[in-house]
Amino acid sequence: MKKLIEKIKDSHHIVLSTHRQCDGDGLGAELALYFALNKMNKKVQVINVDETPKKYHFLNPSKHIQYFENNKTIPSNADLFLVFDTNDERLLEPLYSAIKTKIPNIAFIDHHPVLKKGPTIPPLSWIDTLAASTGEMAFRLVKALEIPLDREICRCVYTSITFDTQLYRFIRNSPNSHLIAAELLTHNIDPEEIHRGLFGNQTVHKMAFLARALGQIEYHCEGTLAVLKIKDVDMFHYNLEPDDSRDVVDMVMNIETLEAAALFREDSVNEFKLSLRSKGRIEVLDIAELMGGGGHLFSAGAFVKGDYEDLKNKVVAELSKKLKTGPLSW
Ligand SMILES: [Mn+2]
Repeated sequence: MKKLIEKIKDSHHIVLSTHRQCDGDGLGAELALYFALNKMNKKVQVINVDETPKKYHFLNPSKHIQYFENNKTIPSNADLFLVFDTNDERLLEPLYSAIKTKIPNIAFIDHHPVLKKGPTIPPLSWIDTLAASTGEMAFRLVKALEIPLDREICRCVYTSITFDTQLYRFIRNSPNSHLIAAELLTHNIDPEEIHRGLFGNQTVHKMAFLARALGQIEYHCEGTLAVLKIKDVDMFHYNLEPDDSRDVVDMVMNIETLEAAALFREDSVNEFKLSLRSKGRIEVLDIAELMGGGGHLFSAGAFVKGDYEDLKNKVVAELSKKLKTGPLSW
């Protein structure tokens, strides 16, 4: 972290980003640094791969973010590129390839474990797998840079932490998320507005879609494993964006008997986004890696291609092997 702080201080023009199909954590962290570095009189730009899901519009992203899919200009005189909430450059393509030839210093700021077979990460990177969110790390950066907190920085960090801990449920056995949140709340932010933006504000369409999706769960392993497929046509029919499928797997995990869940979101013919979740008895990161993806130990995913039944059988077989090794709670 020290080297990174020095590099930030020495840089004049800094570009910030996060993984494609951004979530509240990456978005909040990059915007927090955007506001903070502006206060240090740096030239700062946020360039994301693709557009921000609607539910984050309370942070006014279109005002501050350039979207590479709409505008391919990369500044030629930037000296530092900071990427939040992933350490896998493939999740920023095609933006990453365009940037790496133009910006000399790159650092990932992230709390995901570095993949065993993934791309190598630049030495300037700061990875802390004990952090419950990247927002927590963004907060520590702002403090280390001695930038005074203000309302905008605090709203962004609060969004990150609240999103990634799912309203302070997943705090990694640490008081840090709550301690930081308590300090953020002293800067005149409206936490309820943020909670509503992240977890409320569901449309009638979305609720109808959720009802349909939840009605189609397949159970395996004596009810400890749920498997779900979200069809492309349903996403279209209910007028949803890819981000809307995220809530489905989190809702499914509230089923008492479940130990794990696998969700396949059909993105096009024979192409799926696989999401894996576990309550903690088994790890799912290695299965995600086996399928060509990554993530956290208990929450991971991959973009997969192939016949749905084949893919599902493979994932169910891997999960079953693990679930059968311990006592069943069913
Ligand atoms: Mn995160």
